[in-house]
Amino acid sequence: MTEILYIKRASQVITVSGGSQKPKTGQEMSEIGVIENGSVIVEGNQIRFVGSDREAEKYVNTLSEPVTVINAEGKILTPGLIDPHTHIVFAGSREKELEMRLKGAKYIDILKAGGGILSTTTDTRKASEEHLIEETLKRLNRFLQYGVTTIEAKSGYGLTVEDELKQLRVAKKLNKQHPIDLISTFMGAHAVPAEYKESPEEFVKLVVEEMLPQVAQEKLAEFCDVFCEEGVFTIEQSEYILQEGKKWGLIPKIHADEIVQFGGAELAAKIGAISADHLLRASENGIKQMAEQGVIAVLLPGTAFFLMAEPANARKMIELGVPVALSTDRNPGSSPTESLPFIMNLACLTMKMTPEEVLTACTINAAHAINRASEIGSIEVDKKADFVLFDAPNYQTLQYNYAVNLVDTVFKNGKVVVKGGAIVESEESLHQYSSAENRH
Ligand code: IZC
Ligand code: ZN
Repeated sequence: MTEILYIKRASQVITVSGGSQKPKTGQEMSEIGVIENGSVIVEGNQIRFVGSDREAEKYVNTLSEPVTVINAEGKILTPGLIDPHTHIVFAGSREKELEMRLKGAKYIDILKAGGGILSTTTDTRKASEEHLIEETLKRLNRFLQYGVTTIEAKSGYGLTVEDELKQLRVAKKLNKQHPIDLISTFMGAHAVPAEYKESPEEFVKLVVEEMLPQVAQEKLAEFCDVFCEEGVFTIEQSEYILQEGKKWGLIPKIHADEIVQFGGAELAAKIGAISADHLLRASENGIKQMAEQGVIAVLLPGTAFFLMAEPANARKMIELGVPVALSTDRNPGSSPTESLPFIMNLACLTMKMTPEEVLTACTINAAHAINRASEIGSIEVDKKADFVLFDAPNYQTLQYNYAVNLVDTVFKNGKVVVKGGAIVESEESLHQYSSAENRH
């Protein structure tokens, strides 16, 4: 008999409904479907009912199955948070770069001197799959404790055929053993590795002719991404790689206009990318073209904060009709955090997004950015039962109290995976989510 879960008497249920067909833009981003004194009923891993406490009581009375009740009084229920841009699978760390940057070194110069992404590449190449799994599991657990139930995960620290495949295989295994869903992106064009420094075109050839076919044949990724930036990959190289990726069925994404204005936003519109990410220096024309083509802007205010840079112009993007999503950009160089709630604070405080826009950006619009909006991103009947119960009386408090973790309970596929802020290591969840040899 299917189990029924009844989450009742939340002070607010934030449904973020009405955006499953297409991402929310402009004023729609402020419509987050608040139900005061609301309840949600789940059957198995799917939402069966969303509404007021009174209607929920009536509905429950018609059911014959056993019901598990969770009392959400004084708390708010939101969709599980979604992070559509991470580089979570890696080994090693880069804390030395902070001091270098504090003394005036620039992120991109550290990379050009063979550090940055390339230093993480050295560590990741040396690491075994088991070591990568162990290190990444810790980060996934922290994400879960911050209310994140789905993430996108990029490769790009291997930069050889075998090491790119290794990173993507690790993400695939973690997707099976951890409650968080990992959606993979192939990003072989993350940096030109040292051995191709003098012949970057040869590396582009390797990405297109050897990496892409193997990634596609092994079904290791759904998206293809490129670090399109001065001194990394040119507009022409980026377009070529993303177009070739499309031929293998990989949906294009792009790291665009992060450090200088480079034409990445325009390229995203031209090739029909699902998202363009960063956009700190995007041109107004580029933003307009993204709006026309429905390209989602994935904004990463934590990266701007950590690199001490001006953040993206979110207000302009929303005003011009670009759908905006938010992400941590979790990586060891420019954003070492799993706290999507802190990123939400930063989106308000540094980009002047409203609490409503921020919630839309971390739920339904983020779901669109990873092509999952029909399953997740809102609390609507038939969607997956991924929720967060925050210990806050209303949603504005999530943005008002900053850099604190208000997550009380996390539900993934209808199961409680975080309780009282701590990971639930029940027999059942262990059985369901982890293969014994890797967890112990
Ligand atoms: O490891 O520095 N921006 N890629 C593009 C990154 C940041 C990740 C890193
Ligand atoms: Zn990135």
